[in-house]
Amino acid sequence: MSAAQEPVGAEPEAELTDGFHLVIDALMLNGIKTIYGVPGIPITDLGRLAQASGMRVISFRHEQNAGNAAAIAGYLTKAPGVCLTVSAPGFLNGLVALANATTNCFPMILISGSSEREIVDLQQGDYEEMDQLAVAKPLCKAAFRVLHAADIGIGVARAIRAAVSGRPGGVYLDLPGKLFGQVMDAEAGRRSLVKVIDPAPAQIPAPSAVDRALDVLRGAKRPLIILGKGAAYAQVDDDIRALVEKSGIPYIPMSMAKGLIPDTHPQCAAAARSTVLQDSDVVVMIGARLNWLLSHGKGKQWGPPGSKKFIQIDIEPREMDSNVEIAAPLVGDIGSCVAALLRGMGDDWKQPPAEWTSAIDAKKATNIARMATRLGKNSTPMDYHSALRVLRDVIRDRPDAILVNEGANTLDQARGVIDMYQPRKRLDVGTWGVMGIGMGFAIAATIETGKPVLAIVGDSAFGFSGMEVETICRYNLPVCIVVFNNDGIYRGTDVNVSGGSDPATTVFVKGARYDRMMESFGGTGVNVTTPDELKRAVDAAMDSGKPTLINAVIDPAAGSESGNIGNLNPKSALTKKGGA
Ligand code: ADP
Ligand code: TPW
Ligand code: MG
Repeated sequence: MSAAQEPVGAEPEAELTDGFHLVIDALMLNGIKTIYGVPGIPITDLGRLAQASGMRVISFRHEQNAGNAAAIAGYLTKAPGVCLTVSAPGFLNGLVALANATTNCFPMILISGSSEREIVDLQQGDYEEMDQLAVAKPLCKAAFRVLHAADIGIGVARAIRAAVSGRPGGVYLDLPGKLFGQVMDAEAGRRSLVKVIDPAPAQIPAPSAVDRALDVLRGAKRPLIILGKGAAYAQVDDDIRALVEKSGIPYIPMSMAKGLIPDTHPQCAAAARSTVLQDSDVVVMIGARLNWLLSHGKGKQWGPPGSKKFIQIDIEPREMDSNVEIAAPLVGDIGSCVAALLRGMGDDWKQPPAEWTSAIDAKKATNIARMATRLGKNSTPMDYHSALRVLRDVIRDRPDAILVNEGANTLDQARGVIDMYQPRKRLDVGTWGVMGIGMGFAIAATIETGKPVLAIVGDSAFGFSGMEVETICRYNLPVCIVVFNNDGIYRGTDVNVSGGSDPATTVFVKGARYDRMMESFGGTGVNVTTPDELKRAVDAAMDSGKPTLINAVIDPAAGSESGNIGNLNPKSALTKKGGA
């Protein structure tokens, strides 16, 4: 009704908004375009209205997978990925992913609806009652609750800033059901929203810290650079490559930093990893932590005690000296730190001694030749290497595809065999070595980048998120899943030592056909038993962009217990003596 048509004397009706719309408007104002989640009370309408407002809302079959999708969206874009869940059980399902995101330094916001404060706080037994804020707090970087519609703008702004500034991580945002229905004046609502300015401010390293790092580096005879997923996250790919090339220092990429510089780069020392870890005298850590994945920076793997000096670039000051002494801590964002090092190196930087680099090249040549022999075999049934040779070539031919990888042997062998050529193309089990990231990562990777995904997953790993093949079909995503089916966890050959009729704890139904799961939702399923069949099936999937699951039959006896980290697996001394 126009003003001219209004009855004489009537007040014009004030335009109103409510909690639902304010949450959506706050997210959209801050450039968040996608929500990953599972609907239900009290957030069903939030998903619907978000979709109606032009956001992309990807509905999953389980919150953990939606949460993993949000986490990897954060890693790929440097903006927080958002996961939306219902209260108590839905929240708890999402919390695993939030904790994993925090552990991996991925920015993510878990938004969960919750039941009414009055009832929760008196523990009177509300529908899906839980004090979610208290539960989330120890498992993430920050946790907030919003009680008034007028505070939604601030709440969302705080969540975004907490997720992406400094060391990125997971943030929990608790939104009680009543909040969504709260009504307020639309103009006041608009004014209450906050657009976060400069959410991840540059953190410039102190000039004295830069000088100290360069002094240590100048004194090195056998320097090494280790690139971690923090370096990939930073998206300063050209500067990192310039630093590596100008310095002439050999480098190794941690798993998810593979491809930040192509793995085929002459300075890549991944094929001589043990040698460079052991024999280097100065190690420059760039966005990588000295945690279990690097045996804490000490022990046999690192050569004699006291033989190393570490330079570490990290945005988190408390990371320094976490495991060993850091001779030159360089605290700041990687972009600023790398740029400062490049400036400080000047134009007459001395390359590392040829003795060091040629020793590494010799070792690389030997190891690459050894690997070529293993990859050359065409064993029947397929072992890991004969299948992975095919997939290595697929990525070589399609370097912009995103590789998702989980499992034990399936992970460790694929990481070693498959070269990556572009930054942030390898997504895997990360710091925790967690199973179940596969389908969530695959879905978000293609949604966020528009690139096709090749997911190489063990049959056990796949089972943790396998139901999301329906999601992949529903959204018709270009995802090709290759299940390395060896009938079990590590191997499919274990027997129950008690002699009882239950199967051993590590084996699954023999000859299972995971490809048929995909077919049941309208996707393409293929069963393959040879490298040639595998190659044809993957090429067809990548060419078509259709959801595809390839059940790759792998020799059940080919794997080893816990893949490459069997040494971390405690074993009972008693079993050897006959005890079960
Ligand atoms: P990897 O597992 O590849 O070794 P980690 O996850 O252990 O890598 O380490 C990543 C590190 O990168 C973390 O310590 C984190 O604080 C740091 N980091 C993440 N983003 C940045 C950034 N933009 N600038 C500086 N450091 C960063
Ligand atoms: C959340 C423990 C590590 S690896 C793995 C499990 C169960 C599966 C290995 O079998 P898969 O690979 O995937 O078939 P392969 O090629 O060796 O046969 N629960 C969680 N995370 C982890 N890491 C585990 C259990 C585990
Ligand atoms: Mg297996």
